[in-house]
Amino acid sequence: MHWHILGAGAVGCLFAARLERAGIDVSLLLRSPERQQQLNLNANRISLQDGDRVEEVPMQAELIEDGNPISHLLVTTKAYDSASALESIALRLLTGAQILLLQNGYGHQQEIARRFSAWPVWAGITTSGVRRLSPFQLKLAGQGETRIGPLNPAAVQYGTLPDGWQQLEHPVIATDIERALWQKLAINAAINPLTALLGRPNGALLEPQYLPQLTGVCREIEAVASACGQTLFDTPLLEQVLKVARDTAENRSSMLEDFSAGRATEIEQITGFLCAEADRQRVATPLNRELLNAVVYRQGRA
Ligand code: KPL
Repeated sequence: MHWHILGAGAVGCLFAARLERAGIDVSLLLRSPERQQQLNLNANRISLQDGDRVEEVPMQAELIEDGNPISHLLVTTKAYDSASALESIALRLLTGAQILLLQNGYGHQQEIARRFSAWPVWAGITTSGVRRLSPFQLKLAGQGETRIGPLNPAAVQYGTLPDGWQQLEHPVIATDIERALWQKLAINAAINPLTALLGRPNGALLEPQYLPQLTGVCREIEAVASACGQTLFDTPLLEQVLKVARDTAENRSSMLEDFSAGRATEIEQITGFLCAEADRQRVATPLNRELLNAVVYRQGRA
């Protein structure tokens, strides 16, 4: 078993390190020789800071255009990049290669599972909080947990988890992935656009002045989920969102990080998806649409 990681950002490097620590062969797929050089400069290791402890995990890498066949592929690119990134290495995928998609947003995973129906495809969500200090140096904000489930018939036939993931020290739970993806979508739709527009870490949402807007945004998200036949959590979404904001108070959301780095955000795969579903189900979502428009506008001006 050898896992290749497509998307060597914070989450990709974190899981590369976790797989390697579990004794599994791992290679990062890097886009350029400059990225390889950055890894060389970090002594071909991923540095993982967890509290006062820094763990150095040896890491192999190869360029995306290298020709080695791929038997196991973890995709942690941005949601909007994943389909084209996968297409770019499709020729390297062995028959029956296992594909795991670990990203924010909803919709692109199902499209990939259909396009790559000859391969078993799983999707996952993670609540691990991680920040990049430099290209291969990470700071862990919380171990969190990861939930994974099969997305297409080829994966269902294979099993609940792809190879090796039951060996990880970090908790990995086999799950009903549709519900898990909706739950993560709901949390991201509530936290990411607001924190990105405010330019503040997740904990800012605990301040009373944001409560009315956050409450309204959460109610709209619940209404869309319910119209789509999805039950989110056993308690109101707002409670879950406030819990995540508390647990990750010092974290900057991935959308805020994208803004700061001048990158495109995942707004279309998060709030864009939600508003499109709302239109189809004829549910009014004025507050979420306002957030969508504001983020798209800011992004266009970056
Ligand atoms: O997943 C996240 C993100 O930033 O994308 C949350 C849960 C909001 C944590 O920051």
